[in-house]
Amino acid sequence: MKFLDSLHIQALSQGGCYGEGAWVASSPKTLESVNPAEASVIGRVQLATLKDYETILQKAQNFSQKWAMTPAPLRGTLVGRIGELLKVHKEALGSLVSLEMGKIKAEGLGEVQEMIDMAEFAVGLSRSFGGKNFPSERPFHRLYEQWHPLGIVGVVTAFNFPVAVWAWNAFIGAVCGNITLWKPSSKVPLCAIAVQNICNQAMQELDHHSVFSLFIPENRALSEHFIEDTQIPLVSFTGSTQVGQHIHEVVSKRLGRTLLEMSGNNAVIVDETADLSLAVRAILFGAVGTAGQRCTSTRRLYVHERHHERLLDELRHAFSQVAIGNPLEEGILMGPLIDEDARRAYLKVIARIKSLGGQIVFGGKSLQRSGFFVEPTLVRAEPNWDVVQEETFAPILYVMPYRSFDEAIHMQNNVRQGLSSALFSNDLRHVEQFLSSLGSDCGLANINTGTSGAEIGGAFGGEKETGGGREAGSDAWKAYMRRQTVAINWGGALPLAQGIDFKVA
Ligand code: UN1
Repeated sequence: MKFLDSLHIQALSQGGCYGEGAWVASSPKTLESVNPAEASVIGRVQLATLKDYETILQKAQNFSQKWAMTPAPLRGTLVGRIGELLKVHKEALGSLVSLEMGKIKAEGLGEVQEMIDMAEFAVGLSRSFGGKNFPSERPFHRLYEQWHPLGIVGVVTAFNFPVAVWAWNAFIGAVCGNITLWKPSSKVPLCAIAVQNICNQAMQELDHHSVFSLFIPENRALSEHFIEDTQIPLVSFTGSTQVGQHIHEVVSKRLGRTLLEMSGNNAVIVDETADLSLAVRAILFGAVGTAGQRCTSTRRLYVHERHHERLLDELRHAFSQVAIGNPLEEGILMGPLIDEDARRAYLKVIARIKSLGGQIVFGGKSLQRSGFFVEPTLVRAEPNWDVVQEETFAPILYVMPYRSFDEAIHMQNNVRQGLSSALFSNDLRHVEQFLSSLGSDCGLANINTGTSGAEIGGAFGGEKETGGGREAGSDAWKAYMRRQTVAINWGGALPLAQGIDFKVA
């Protein structure tokens, strides 16, 4: 495939570690990259040993102070250049995301666009982030706060957004003066290598060789070593709550920081005043887009009883129109799940729904073809079922009726996760209630638009088991810096705070 050449991806790809202008990989083991639409191997990637990791980390450490002392707007120039290169390679990288991850091409391209948007945001930030001045209580004193880089930021990303979530972290981290060491998901290593290759070109052009580095570990022990490493003050993690909890425990124990973006179990509420055609389109994208493998995917739908049957009908029709197939082909709306484990997890949940007496209104089967395809699935469900409470990374939508709006909000909040939420309504009171502190308990609240597809300009993240982290826009940059409160006495006397008088007679 031509686009692989333009990204410098070979059949046996570089990999292992990348740092300071060179790939290092001394493990005898390799990792297979699989095309989930065909269950076929598309490449092999070299892996890093502990020694490789240490070499790269040492290089990052050596470079760290120089980068921290590079003026922030110049740091922005590097990120801006990567943004330009991403525009040049958008088609190729978007196609690779689609090939290796299985999301449709439009979404692969969307993911690269998210990186470009992030680069532009970070460039602006590089000229605008700053600290506050405060009125000092002491005469001839200045009191203010400033922000310093943390050093090396570890970024662990998930398979479902193989490139964009790295960009949220790495671009903001870089303009804040940090070095990023990236451990991508082992399911999508070629995407990570392609991004690293793009960064390498920009780093070489601008002579900043170690700002972005990558490592693909040969085993679990090395991943564990990475999160235990006290040279990494911040670990940003995207993935399951279970793994995130472990990372949080390990990093907190050494008093490091974590930035966590974990499971979502996102609901849409459709009230009696909602525009149903708008709701159907948003719910379809939320539930079926990325084959239900976004952390923002719509998994639960609470519909006012007046519209319940009609909406179910319209959704059944919409689900039946979804073209499933090769995600690189035009007209396809849903690609495969990421792997055989994901397909098995889907089938297990379908069996559980049946054992609970649930009615599958549409879908419920795995497709008999090579590749990990399943049907988009619509279920009449009960709010308290265990499967409704859990996040299954698959296109399964649980639909439930409600009577009172209070009940709908209660059900939407009554899960362990708290990432995204949406209300379809034209009732001002419902909208305001949903957005009040009595309303949605999620990090993202949407009105008349769906749970997935957030813009980068706002802070992204959620509460409860989602982990509490905020990434991308707004002031999420603060997580990548340490705050220093500064007091300067520019007078000739030494007045003490709180009016304390302290002198020898
Ligand atoms: C994720 O699924 O981990 O809001 C991130 C969205 C995307 C990001 C999802 N912008 O759906």
